[in-house]
Amino acid sequence: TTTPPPEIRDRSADLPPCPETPPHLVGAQPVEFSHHIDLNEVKRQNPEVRDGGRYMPKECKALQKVALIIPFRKREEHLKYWLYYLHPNLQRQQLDYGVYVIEQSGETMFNRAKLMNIGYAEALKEYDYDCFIFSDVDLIPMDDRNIYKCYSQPRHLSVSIDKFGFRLPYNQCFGGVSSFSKEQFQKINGFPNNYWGWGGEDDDLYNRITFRGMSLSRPDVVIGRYRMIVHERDQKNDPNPERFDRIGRTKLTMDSDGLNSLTYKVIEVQKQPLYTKVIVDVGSPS
Ligand code: BGN
Repeated sequence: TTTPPPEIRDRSADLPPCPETPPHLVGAQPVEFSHHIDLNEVKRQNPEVRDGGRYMPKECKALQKVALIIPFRKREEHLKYWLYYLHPNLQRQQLDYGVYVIEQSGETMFNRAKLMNIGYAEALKEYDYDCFIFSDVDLIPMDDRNIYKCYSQPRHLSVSIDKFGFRLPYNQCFGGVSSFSKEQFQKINGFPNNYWGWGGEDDDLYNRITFRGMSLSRPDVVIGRYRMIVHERDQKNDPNPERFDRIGRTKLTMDSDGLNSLTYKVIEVQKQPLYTKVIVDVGSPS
């Protein structure tokens, strides 16, 4: 008998499941941002990553199908470092994954949380993902044992960032990089859509988790180390003056503001060699 080519069969169906602990992890790794990154070179270094930033292991059936969602506007240099460092990690972690860069078009106030919800919805249009990693573009993990998958509770992955002295700035901190299974994310109705500008949307998410009776899972402070790319404050992402009031009202707003009230317009979907870029019109504050 002949084996059909990969395009016309489910390549993973007849493979054994991947092991619970991926066998080729390297552990702690140096991360620095001084050298220039050429994306053609990164593509050559990751020949098994397919267009749109898709990958699945060929030696085993991945335990989870993971969509990585990155909210984005005018951070091309940061994205290059993210792709350079993360693609090798994610392949060693034996994940069936896709990378989605969700770019807010125009010059209105940035809305990180809404871009996350849009990434969730757009990724699900393409593939039956069961796990969602929400990551800032400027956060690079320093240890590949910090596995970008979903856990029995929503997970905060970026627990130990150089910028904060490798410590949690506060106990309820949920910003940076997080993971949710599809069920966990639906249970909290996703992110709020009404946080325009910097701050608070991650605290709202933390509230949603606790109000739905879930708790946070986290890696330890050594495995959860990150470097943040140093940058100036973005234009049109000023601290949101409403954030203090809004995080006090999560219980009242979470059922009506989230995945079930999400509206946006897709302007363009680009299949790049190392990621899928979705350019969107997120609207303006209502
Ligand atoms: C907090 C911000 C978070 C941010 C962290 C880390 C607020 C809400 C009012 C208290 N929260 O203070 O959004 O991720 O700092 O920078 O501003």
